[in-house]
Amino acid sequence: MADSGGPRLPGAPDAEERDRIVLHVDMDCFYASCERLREPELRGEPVVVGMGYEPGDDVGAVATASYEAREYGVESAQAISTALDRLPRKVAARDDPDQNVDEAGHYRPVDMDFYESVSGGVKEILHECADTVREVSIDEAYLDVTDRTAWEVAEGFARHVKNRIEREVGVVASVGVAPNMSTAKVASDREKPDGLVVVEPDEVRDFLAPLDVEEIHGVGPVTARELREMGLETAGDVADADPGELEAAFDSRGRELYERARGEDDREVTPKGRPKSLSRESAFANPVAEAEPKREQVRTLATAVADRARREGAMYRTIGIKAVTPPFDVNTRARSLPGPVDEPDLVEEVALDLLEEFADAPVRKVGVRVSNLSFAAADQTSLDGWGDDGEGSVSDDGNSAEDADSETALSDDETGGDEAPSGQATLTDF
Ligand code: TTP
Ligand code: MG
Repeated sequence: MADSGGPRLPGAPDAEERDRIVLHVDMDCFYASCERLREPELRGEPVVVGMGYEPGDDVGAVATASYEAREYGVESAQAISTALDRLPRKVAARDDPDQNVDEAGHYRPVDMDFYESVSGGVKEILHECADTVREVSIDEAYLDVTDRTAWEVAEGFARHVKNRIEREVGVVASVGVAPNMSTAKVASDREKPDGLVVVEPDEVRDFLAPLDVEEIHGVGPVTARELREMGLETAGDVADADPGELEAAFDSRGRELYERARGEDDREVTPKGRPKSLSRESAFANPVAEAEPKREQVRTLATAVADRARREGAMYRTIGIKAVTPPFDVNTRARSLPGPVDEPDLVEEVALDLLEEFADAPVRKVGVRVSNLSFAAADQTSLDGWGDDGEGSVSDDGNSAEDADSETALSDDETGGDEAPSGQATLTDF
């Protein structure tokens, strides 16, 4: 890759010539951060999230551990029993005079539905901040923001993305900025947690050179050992090695290792992943018990969400609300329609109806969400279960039984109402 690295004039050279600006965003101890969202008392505490783990049990494996728990040697993929040896359960330590409660942690089982919903909020922000987003996993994405910012102000731009995620979703991301994907990935990992590392085009080689070979993007413990056996300890050593020798040892991967170590990576950030939902929420200064201010807020949010969906070309099949009641109970309710629609009035109507349950409850925050999205045109051929949807079946959104009841009520309303926002008709027209 021929990065010029020198300063550029504001006159903007040819797009082809410009160094790309790539952000890699990776959430810090993601599942644990999600648990802290709904249980704020876990903040600052050691938290372990276990896969195949049941409260009180010692089976399963660690999915992630908060940074406080990592201090005790707890790490991803470890057996829960090992984690418990290093960091006893808080509840048990409280009852055991031989144990120090301060040296114990909180264990929680994985709840993917909840993490997916938090991830959806983060990804929405990312899609708003960049034209091209490549979602890599539940907590990780690359953004090409070349057309949105310039190197001189890239750090401020990245900070803005980071701040929005923290302010609007409540979880913390580490961000790396670099002229290509592999360097941005290394950069986001550099100052975790709460990291922000910017590597400008002319700094790439110097940034990578001192790093341990293990930190080169794509190098695991096995490759790292082999590299060390060849006398290559750092990315700089690999960058200065004979690429032929690397190819002899690692076949075609050898060339890639050589290039990654030099920060040469011309892969384009190609879009993958669409937002799974669109939502808006807003908090009241103090909990509100009266019905009307809450309804008013929900109307505003419903309009904003429906607007956004229309701009994104998204149709939705599920409409939901969120009501946060003191102390921090996040209540979500949703209702699914027979087929995808683009009906702003219906978003408002359903959201207000779902809000009824909280009419007299003190509420700190309300939100409106549309999900089960389908995107017109481009994605039409890839829609799954198309024919089945057309049968007009009402499906449960994975919420409580009450929601399933209200879904049925909605179908009745639809047939009786004169607006008749029939999913069926929309399906056929789509
Ligand atoms: P990571 O981004 O690898 O880890 P993390 O977000 O927990 O921590 P970090 O601050 O180092 O980024 O993975 C994201 C989520 O994926 C993580 O929260 C839990 C899940 N995960 C597993 O379930 N098993 C695993 O072995 C790993 C590594 C992650
Ligand atoms: Mg992460």
